[in-house]
Parts: sequence; C-alpha cells; structure tokens
Amino acid sequence: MNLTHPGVGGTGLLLDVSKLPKEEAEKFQRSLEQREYSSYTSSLIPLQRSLPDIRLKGCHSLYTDLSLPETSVIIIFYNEHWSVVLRTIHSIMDNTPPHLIKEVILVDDASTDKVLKEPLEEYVSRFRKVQLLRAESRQGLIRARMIGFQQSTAPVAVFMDAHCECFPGWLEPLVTRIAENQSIITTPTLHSLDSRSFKIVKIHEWGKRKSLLIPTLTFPNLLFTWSSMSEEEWKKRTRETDPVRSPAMVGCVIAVSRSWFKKLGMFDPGLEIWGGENTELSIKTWLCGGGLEIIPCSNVAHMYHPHRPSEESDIRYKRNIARVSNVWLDKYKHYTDNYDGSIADYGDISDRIALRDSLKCHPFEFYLTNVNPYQFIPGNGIYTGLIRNVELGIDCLDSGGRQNGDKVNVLLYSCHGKGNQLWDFTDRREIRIGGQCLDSGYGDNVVTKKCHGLRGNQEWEVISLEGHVLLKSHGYCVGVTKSESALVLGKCHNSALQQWIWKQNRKPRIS
Ligand SMILES: [Mn+2]
Repeated sequence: MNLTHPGVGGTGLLLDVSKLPKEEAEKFQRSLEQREYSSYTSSLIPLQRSLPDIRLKGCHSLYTDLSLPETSVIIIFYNEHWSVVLRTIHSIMDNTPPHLIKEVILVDDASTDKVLKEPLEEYVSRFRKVQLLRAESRQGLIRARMIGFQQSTAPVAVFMDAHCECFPGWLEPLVTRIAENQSIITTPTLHSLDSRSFKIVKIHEWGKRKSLLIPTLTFPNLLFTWSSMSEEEWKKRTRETDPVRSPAMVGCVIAVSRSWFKKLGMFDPGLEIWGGENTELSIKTWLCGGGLEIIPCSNVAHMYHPHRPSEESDIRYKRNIARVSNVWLDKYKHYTDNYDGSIADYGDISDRIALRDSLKCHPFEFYLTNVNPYQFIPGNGIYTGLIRNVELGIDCLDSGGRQNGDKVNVLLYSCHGKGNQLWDFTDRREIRIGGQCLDSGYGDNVVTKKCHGLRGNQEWEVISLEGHVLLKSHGYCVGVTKSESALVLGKCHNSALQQWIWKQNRKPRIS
C-alpha cells in the first residue's frame, strides 16, 4: 500500500477502501463489523508509535517530584484486537518513568480470540513488569477490574481501558495529586482516538471556558454527559494547569489510592458486566469525604466506540443503575431510570448501605448543594411541568418532541402533560426540556436549542405575578400573538397573552 510511517505521531490512517484490492476491502469491512472499530487499520499502524508532547506550558515544571508512590496499572480486555491492546501497553511503557510503574496487570476476561492466548503471552513476556491473568469465565469489566486490583500491590491503582494511548508525562500529575490527598480520585484529560483512522483528536483546551467540558451526571439514566464548567468554578481557577473538580467521570482511565478505593468498598461487586460503576464511584467519593478531579497536565487518548445496544444489556444497565440509586440517591432515586420500579430485583444491597453508614457519608443532597449545584434533574426544576397560557387556558408550550436538533421552533399546542410539555426552570436559569433550552437569540421566534450552560441567550427570569408567571430574557417576554395562533418573543406588556401558569416546585439552590 506504500505507507510510510502510518499513524506515527498520533496522525491517523484514513484508508480509501475503494482503492484497496477486493480481498483487502473485504477484510477491512469484516474488521469493522467484528469490533465496532477498524482493527484492520490498527494492524497497519506500528504497535509502538510515538505521540507528541502536548502538555500545557506550565506542566513541565510542576511535576518533578522523584519520590512519588508506585502505581499498578490494571487493564481488562475481552476480545480486544491484539494490536490495540499492545499499543496501549507500549504507550504506557514508553511514556512513564520506570520507577513509577510497579506492574501492569492484564486481565483477560475469558476472551475467545486465539491470538490473545499463547501469542499474547509470548509477546508480553518481553516486559518484566507485565502480568497476564486469565479469568476462567466471563466476569464483566467491573468484577475483572477487581480481580486485577486484588492481585496488584502498589499504593496507587490506575484502571485503564484496553483501547487507550498515553501521552508523555501522563502519570506523574495523576499520582502527584493523590500523594497530596489520598482521597482524591484523579482522571486525565481525555482525548479521542478515532475508531476508523486511529487519529488522535484533541478535545479539551483548558484555557478556553467554552471548549472546556467536564463530565456531569445525566438523569434519569445516570450516564455521564459533557457539560460546560460553571462560572464559579472557572473563576476559582488561577492557572490552566489547576486540577478541575469533576462531578462525574467517564470511567475509562481512573487513578485511585489503594487505601481509598478499599475504604470505599471498591466497585459494587453486585454490578454486572459494565455500566454504572463510574457513576457509583463518582458519587461515593464525593459523598464520603473525598473528591474527583481532572488533571489538565495528564493526557490520555481513549477510543470511544459505540456499544451495540441490546435488550439484555439494557436491562442489565437499568438493574445496575437501580442498585446505585437505591444505595446512594435517597429521595432522588425517584428521578432515575427505575422511577417506575420496573426493575424490582436489583439484588441485595444491604452491605452497600451498611458501608455507606459506617463511612458516615453525606446524604445525596450534599452532592446537589456542594458538588454540582447545577445538576439538572428533569422534573425537579425550580418550576416544573406544563407551562399553560393564561389567556388561552387550554394551550401549552410544546417542544415538538425533537430533542437533539440544532434550532427548533417551540409550538403552542393543547395541553396534554406528556414529555414534550414537561419543562424545568433550572438553577442555571435555563428553561429546559431534556438537553434542549429555550433560547432568546432568534429575533421574535421562540425556539429551543441544545443547552450550552453558558447563560447568554439561554438565561431566563421567571417573574411571579399573582399566581401567574412571565418568562423573560434580556427584556423580552414569551407570549402568544394577538391572533392567538402562535408564539412570539416580544416587548413585555401587561396582558394575559404573556402570562403563564407554571408550578413552583422548590427554592433555587443558588441565589
Ligand atoms: Mn472504553
């Protein structure tokens, strides 16, 4: 194919499949179907490829302590492509000072791919510090990670997915923060490893608030989403290299002190396969006296590849989440996926509750007031539910049901009280439905747009008027046209056309 240094330096290899010989094109296609990423492309890229030093300017002088604790890196794989696992290991070995790595523990979660048996064993035997464990039967990511952890001996553990690549200087900043405070769990700046070309794409720039995204919990399913940092947090930081408080984690690279992880009861062993463990760990470290931070000076690329959903994995995920909610969320468990109680059997959680009690962890309310006061919980807004027009009486604001579009016109529709009409007024002063926010930046049009969390045209006032409310943004109010047929954003006036009935639910968390 005439490739020179494919993928080296983190550049990708974008193959023009139409130019490949038929047989090769078929191999390429098959590799995509098998793994959800192009292992064909991966196998053309050297197992040991250099990545550039992308650390922020201030990082080099910050992390020079030679007496940091040692680390065990724990990597689970299940039928991961050989080249992807090995590139993960090489990148660790090449970009970490040897004295900081005590061991790399690979746990094979009962893979069936033959190349991951003897050939892998033989390949990794060149690394003195790499151990390979085999689970006898499929354990799932969560329990396999604990098998690796139990085998490990260093004072700091790093759990890493088997499809990552580490940049120069990735480990020192993670461990330094833990050495300062052992109840802080740290995660790196995560970049993206493209699943087709294996190109590394930088995602975050810590100097720009707009591009600075941190993981936040989503309700009702307790996954994570990327959302922008609050102004308060932004102002607290004095240097772009400062650690960033993170309400949640992605879960693909986690550094944690052995003693803190043990004290927190490790991962809940009742969680199946994967999903929910990152949420559980995030919530409990915050509630039980620790914290969770992203360390800007640490850089790791992770391949985000789609998981094929199935009914089975769906139920399993819901069950995991039901466990986490029932242990940690107090009254807020009613806002999670299992609010209807459809997952009745989530197993015995009594030892988890006992653990929470013995550690005297805060109630979940603490998370909402101290960790992420901007946490959005649909149905728990300051105002929540239907927004009914006073003049018309029977018509409500309706999002039309499109949740992920760019700009969507809001409709006036007869009130039915279903999802498209259930709005929340949030602590960020958004008027929100799912991930869409009412936006006043489009002339007299009343639209929703993807929430950006940066206030501006998505900042509203809900002004109370004798039981009714005005919805106001930058001096304009949402109302109904005089012909009473459509919505319009116009100068505020004194008419029932601009007055709405909306239920107040609670006090703002932030004044
Ligand atoms: Mn992953």
